[in-house]
Amino acid sequence: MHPDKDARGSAYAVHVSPPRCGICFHVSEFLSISNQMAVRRGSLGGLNGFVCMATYLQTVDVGHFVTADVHQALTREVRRGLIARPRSLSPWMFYDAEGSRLFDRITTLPEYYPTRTERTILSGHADAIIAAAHSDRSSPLRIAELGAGTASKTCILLEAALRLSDEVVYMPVDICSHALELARQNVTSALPEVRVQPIVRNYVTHPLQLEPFDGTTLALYIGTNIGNFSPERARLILRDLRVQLRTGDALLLGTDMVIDEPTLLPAYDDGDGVSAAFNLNILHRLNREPGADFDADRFHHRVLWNSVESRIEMHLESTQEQDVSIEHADLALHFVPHETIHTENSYKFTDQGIRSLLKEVGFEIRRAWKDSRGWYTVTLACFR
Ligand code: AVI
Repeated sequence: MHPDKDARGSAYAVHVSPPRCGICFHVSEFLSISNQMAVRRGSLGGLNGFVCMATYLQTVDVGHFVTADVHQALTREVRRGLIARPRSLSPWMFYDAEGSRLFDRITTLPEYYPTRTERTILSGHADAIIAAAHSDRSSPLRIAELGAGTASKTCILLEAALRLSDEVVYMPVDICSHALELARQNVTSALPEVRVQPIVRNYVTHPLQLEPFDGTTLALYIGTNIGNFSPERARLILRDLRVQLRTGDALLLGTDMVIDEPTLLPAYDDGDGVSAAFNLNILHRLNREPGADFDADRFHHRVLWNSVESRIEMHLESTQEQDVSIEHADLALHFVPHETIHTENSYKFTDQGIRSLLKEVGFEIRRAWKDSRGWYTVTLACFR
């Protein structure tokens, strides 16, 4: 691994060669390693967090380093979560290579509306969004995206940015260097005029530190990634981001809304069983990595809407009395029938909830866009 430069000479925070997604930390993996609360996805195209791995990458073989640490993180997390009552596992554990592949499938399912709905909003309003964030075409525009993944939806906004600004810099921030490399390739091949400056970073444990910029910065936090964090953690992430922005800069936040339960539930429990396979993959991962002997056929994917907390919860429910051992965590577990493991929360928002969240962290809403059904909101906020 070596510090590298992109095709236009912009410094990469880190370049890992060869890039492999399997060696990238997940936000949450790092959080777990840091003994902090964990969450999130980190594969190609979704919710990612960031680890500033630069210090490690310069001195350590990243493949072995990360593999060893992820292994430790898994072991620690199963000990923490599976001994506790109720049992739980952190959602970062979903995103090994197979989990990332399954998540990418989820985003294309007819029942899983958030990805498609956000894309429709961005496509329909890209020019208005950019114009509301950046009114002076002669001044440069920097778009910094938290959890950029492969930046699959971001090109919609970058195209509009090029129409409305003479100079556009795109700074995708992600924990996954492989996803960032794909993001850089996607953007530079489709929009060579955009200067891409990828940053490998865990924005949760290591808040983004933006270099001074002579122009406007638009921070993107889309993909309803904020919904996989507790309200307390969500506030911390947004507050850390806000202190990096200056007067005139803006934040674009994508949030999935509270809607009727009969629509919400199938988005997390589809007819083809992809969401179930995604949830159950956590058990397969524990079998593959820390040497567990889960029989995944003896667990059911359970989804519920928690109206008090405004969140979808995913659980794995034991269908029978059973014993499971996890060799490398030195654990012997006994499950009674119907006992559950809580694997994910996905918070849904109301207009009032978005307003208070943004207000509490020092932003003021400038404009918001919704789809025609009001299932998803993209909010542009600036300083109060
Ligand atoms: C990544 N995140 C926004 C997804 C969500 O909707 O909470 C993760 C997911 N879990 C199950 N399906 C999708």
